[in-house]
Amino acid sequence: MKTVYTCFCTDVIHEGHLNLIREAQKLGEVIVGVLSDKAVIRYNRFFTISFEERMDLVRSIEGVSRVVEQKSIRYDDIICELHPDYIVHGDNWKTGPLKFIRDGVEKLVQAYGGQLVDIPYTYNENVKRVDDRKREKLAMPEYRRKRLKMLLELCSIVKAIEVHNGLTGLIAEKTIVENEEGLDQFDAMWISSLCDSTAKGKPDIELVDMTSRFRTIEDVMEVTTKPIIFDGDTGGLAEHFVYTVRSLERLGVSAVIIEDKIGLKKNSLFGTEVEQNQDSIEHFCEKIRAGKKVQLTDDFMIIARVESLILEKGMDDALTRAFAYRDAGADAIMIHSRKKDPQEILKWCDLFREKDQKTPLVVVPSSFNTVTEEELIAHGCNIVIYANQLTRSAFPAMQKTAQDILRYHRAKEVDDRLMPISQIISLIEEL
Ligand code: SPV
Ligand code: MG
Repeated sequence: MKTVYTCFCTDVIHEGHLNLIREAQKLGEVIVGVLSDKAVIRYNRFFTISFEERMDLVRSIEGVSRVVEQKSIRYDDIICELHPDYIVHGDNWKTGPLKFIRDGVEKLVQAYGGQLVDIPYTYNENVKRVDDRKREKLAMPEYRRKRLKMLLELCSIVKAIEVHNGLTGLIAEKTIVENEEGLDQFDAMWISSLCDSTAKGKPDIELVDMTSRFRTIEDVMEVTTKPIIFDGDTGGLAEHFVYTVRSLERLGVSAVIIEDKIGLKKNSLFGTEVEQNQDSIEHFCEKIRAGKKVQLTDDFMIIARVESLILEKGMDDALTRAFAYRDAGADAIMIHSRKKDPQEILKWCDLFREKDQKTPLVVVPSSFNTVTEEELIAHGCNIVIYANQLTRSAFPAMQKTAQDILRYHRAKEVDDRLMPISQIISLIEEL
């Protein structure tokens, strides 16, 4: 009997899947691959049930004779292993972001005389409703919140990009590029104090109040599903920080980063050019402990940010503080530097990793931007935050457009570099 292979990346079986299996059965014995958690991250697919439960779910479908794990979104390994006579898939992969996977499969099956069969993709009101519900569920606080910890388990490095409103949230959510390994996209979003303040035309000195910062989070959450890391500045008074932790947790934020400064906080990229005071180790540890004590779920992370290198207090101080904050309960450490050369940060990470191989490390390469993700992984970093690049790219573009409209007394000259309105509209989904 001929063998037929198809792959499922879902935790809900709808009529489209059943139709695919029925069509596959006409060709031979049906083997279904279930995509592993690790494989689907780059797809931004997360599930509301475990891998084992997904395997059981597929096993229970009438007409499926065998279920196997597919460990990559590319089919290379599984095809080499199974050499199926047919590969069956919905014809939605003929265009769009899945096309490169289909192209790869086509080449592979041709090589051994297999056949690729595209089944008309079932898309109707019911299927759309199932898809929408699934996405909305993933955006709910209880699912979104725990996703950062899941990503830390599954990714070699978690990539976060700055967002400060619904539109930048959509860019973080939907920007996908193809690369050698398949698809790539950001894993998480960073709600930066600098960019949240800048978007409001305010300085980054903890002036924008928490109610307003929470409003930004809500705007982003309304239109996205990816996990959020919140820039909590100094965290304020410990007596206030505990309320912030509760609110963030309830909203579905995955982590807050607080920095060990006290008094009037200025942006770290000013370094020692402005007066900034570092908190005492004891006092900052108290704040971490207070936050950890009120946290209600295991999902939420409090990340302690060490400012010693920014304030030129040296490597030893930065290490002593990092270990003290970890011992006070911090779930991860962010180490910051404003040196252009990444060596300082990388050296620090090496020294930290000599003593601690487990606690996740977070870096923000705004100044030391020559460093690659690969280098960061090699030095034990777990989260990289691209903290302000969307704001910094939008601002000069908008400024130039404003200047040119004034210069030419009309808008025609700027039109070529503008996104067509039709594209803007398609970025924003209607319910
Ligand atoms: C932010 O993005 O607000 C940060 C990172 O805190 S930095 O601006 O580098 O201090
Ligand atoms: Mg900040």
